[in-house]
Amino acid sequence: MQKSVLIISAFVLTTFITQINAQIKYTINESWQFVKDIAIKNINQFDTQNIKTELIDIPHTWNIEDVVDEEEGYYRGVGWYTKEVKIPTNFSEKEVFLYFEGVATAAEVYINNTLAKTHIGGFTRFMVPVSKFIKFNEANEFTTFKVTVKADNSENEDWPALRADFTFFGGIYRDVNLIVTEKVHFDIVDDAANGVFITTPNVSAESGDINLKVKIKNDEASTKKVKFITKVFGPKQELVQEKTTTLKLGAGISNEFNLELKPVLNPQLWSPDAPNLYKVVCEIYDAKTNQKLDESANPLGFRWFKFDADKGFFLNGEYLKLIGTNRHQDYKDISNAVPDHIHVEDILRMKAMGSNFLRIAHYPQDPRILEMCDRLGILTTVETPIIDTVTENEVFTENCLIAQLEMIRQNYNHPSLIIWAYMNEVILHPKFTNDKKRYEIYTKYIKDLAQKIEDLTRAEDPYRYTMIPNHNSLERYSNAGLTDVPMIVGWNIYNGWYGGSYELLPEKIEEIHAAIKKPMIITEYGAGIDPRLHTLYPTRFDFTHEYGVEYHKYYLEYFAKNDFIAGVNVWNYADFNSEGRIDAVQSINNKGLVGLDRKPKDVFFFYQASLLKEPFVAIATKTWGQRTYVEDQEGLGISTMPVQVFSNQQEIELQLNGKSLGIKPVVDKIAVFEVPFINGINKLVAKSTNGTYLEDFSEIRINVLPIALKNFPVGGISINVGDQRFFYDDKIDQAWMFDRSYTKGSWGHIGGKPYVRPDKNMQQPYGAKQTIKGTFNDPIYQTQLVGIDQYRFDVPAGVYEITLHFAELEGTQAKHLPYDLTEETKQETKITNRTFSVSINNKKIVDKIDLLGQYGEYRAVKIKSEVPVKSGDPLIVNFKKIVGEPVLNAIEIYKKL
Ligand code: GCB
Ligand code: CA
Repeated sequence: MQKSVLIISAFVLTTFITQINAQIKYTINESWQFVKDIAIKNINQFDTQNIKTELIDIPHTWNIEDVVDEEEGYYRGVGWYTKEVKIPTNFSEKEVFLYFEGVATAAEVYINNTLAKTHIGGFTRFMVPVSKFIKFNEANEFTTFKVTVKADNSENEDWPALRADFTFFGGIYRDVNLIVTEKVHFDIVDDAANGVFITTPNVSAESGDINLKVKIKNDEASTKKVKFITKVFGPKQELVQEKTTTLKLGAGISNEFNLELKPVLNPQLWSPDAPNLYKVVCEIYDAKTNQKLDESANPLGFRWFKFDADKGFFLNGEYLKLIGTNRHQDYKDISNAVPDHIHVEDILRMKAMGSNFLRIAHYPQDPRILEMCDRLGILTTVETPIIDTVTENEVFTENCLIAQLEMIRQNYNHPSLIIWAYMNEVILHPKFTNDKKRYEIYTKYIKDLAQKIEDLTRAEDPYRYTMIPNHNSLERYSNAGLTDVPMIVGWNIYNGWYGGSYELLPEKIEEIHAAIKKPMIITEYGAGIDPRLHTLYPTRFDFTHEYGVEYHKYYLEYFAKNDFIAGVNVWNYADFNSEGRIDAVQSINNKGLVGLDRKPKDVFFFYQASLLKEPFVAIATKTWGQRTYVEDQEGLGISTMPVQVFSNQQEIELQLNGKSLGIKPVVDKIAVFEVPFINGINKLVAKSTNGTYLEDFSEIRINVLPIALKNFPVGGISINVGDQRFFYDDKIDQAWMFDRSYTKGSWGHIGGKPYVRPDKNMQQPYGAKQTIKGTFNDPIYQTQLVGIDQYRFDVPAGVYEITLHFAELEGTQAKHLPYDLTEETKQETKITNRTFSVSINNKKIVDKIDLLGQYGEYRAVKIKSEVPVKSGDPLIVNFKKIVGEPVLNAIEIYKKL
């Protein structure tokens, strides 16, 4: 045992030593002790001997559970992390740094209990020089030092973003690295950039300039002469040019130099179709000893681009419509602490969708994102999160400016990046709207802040564009002067989702275009899609796949026809956490083209058909492989439903279980087939008709329900009452169909009207806009029939189990009627608005149920009851009103015997 330990440590030592010829960098993510406790206010109170800590690995966030639970709110406060770091003692001759890729929202880093760095801003990287805090133990091969990080995601009026439609996860959620350099090294401390800034001021098909700005820190006591070698490698790693210069470095300072390289002749241009990536490698050598001191490699792409107010966007002299999505750093069950691989897969999937554009919103993300966009050819914009509202003070202003500066310097060399943006819908929640004068002072502050950020950005990088994304109201942003500041105006537009019809889109956009006369990007548009919802009757705000496709089809067609719209970004690439959201899925914003788990929604395939150049076909059934629906005609056993096939071909043939359903033309990327589904497994094949191999397959399991229940379906029936949507519960594999009215010999409701939410602003309501407690199946409970008399099934004799589902949807916003529940509690008046009883075949099942009083508002209530039915009798669920109207949200029936 003793021996093997010795061998291992000797091995560790040699690997360390052989690696030090320039800079070494490795992660120290594993085994941190963590505690989340507001009572611990400072480092002295954080004593791991007495405090119970949890052993965690980074990336880490402390908010994974509390943002998905039913409680409102989530922990916004302090979390402490600590770890002993072991390094070879000979690092005392080097410079040691800790490199944090992201800590939300603010961080204090302590080395051996001494504060070494404070950083505010949860989305930019920072560097902590630690050498001077370490006591090197010269007697030993190794020295350890203690790192303690106080991370803080509290609400703080000085920290942007103040509020937004996403969850402000806290923690050390990106990699932590140890970096060791020689005393002479690229200046990595300054804004945590890498000390090399590349520009290509003039690029054409014939020639591409390369200019470098280099910052080198000399931490030695005296001036140092170094040899500086720059090598440029081509896309195939071939050496294109090499330049050697000698530099004199002043002691104890960061030395800045500008270097001009020879232009590269006939450069292989960078574009989405051909993302030719060059590489610039800079090396520093000791001029005397020729020892290599540091090295830095950076991407380089030759491209030129232009935005025009009327003509749109041009890349390398050619028109290019920028089309893609936005993206949050968020994943199912992982939240923002996403491992690198998820970033990589996401960009690959965007490319596979046909994206050539990405808005990295609303904040800078992991380094992987821009690396991948460089390599795959996706143009990008990235922005500093100043969202919805601002604080009018100097500290806030300063924090915004620092965040913008860090973002620019840290991401400077990526050829995929063409726009530096900042702010987002910054007057969404304006203050002082009742005081015109004060409001003007407020918006003036915002404009001044914007101008400061704009000036800083243009000074740092005169070769890219700037942008501010606004929302909806032209007036609000132009009156505030915000549209005057940036080079491009971004606009977030949701016509046809939050309000109005999507057909109002052209009017809105053309109004902005005519008034602003600047290049324009539609930075957001989108529709919520709960992956579990489908319908035959798409309507606004119904969260179905089908409405999503309809909405995006309209938008895309309009965008394609109008060159002046330089770029568009779907909101959003993927569903994401937003704790306060009340949609179909609680605390989740469902506007993703793919789900939280990255499973594509129908609309993702529609985008593929619309954007991909290579032949493409996909059947829109992947998200709906398990269905329940009623037969077309009594006794037929067939359920005919339309199936969309997305393709970029002229026409498509569809087969069902080996038999052709004919050939249909593809209109606007969609061919629609009426498919006569049978009970059980249905196999669909979509094919091209021109002889080239192009196929897609789909398997759909359908529970075809009989109209007459003579042969009662063995799996039972699950009905979403008061609704026109199919729902698939993916947790327990249960397919619900929507409701129907009763006809003789069959089944359905008698009486009642679908619940309409009293919210006038929403114009077209669909169920309740409330989270339903006690269930994840909110869509089932958010809709109901109000004033229902009966639910009737004309069943054969047997023993049945009926499950009734209720939820009170008239909650705090509704008027409550006082009602005395029973004789005994006469004095005690309860606030409620509805009481009713339910009996099945004259057997009282539920006596005087008061949903609000007994269970509370917006809470799922499930009552299961067994009833025998005699031959010749129907099964009738009877609702008896006592106060207010009886309701029913869903019903299940199952035959036991
Ligand atoms: C917006 C915001 C974005 C929201 C989105 C939505 O305009 O910029 O942060 O998530 O709308 O889904 O409402
Ligand atoms: Ca319902």
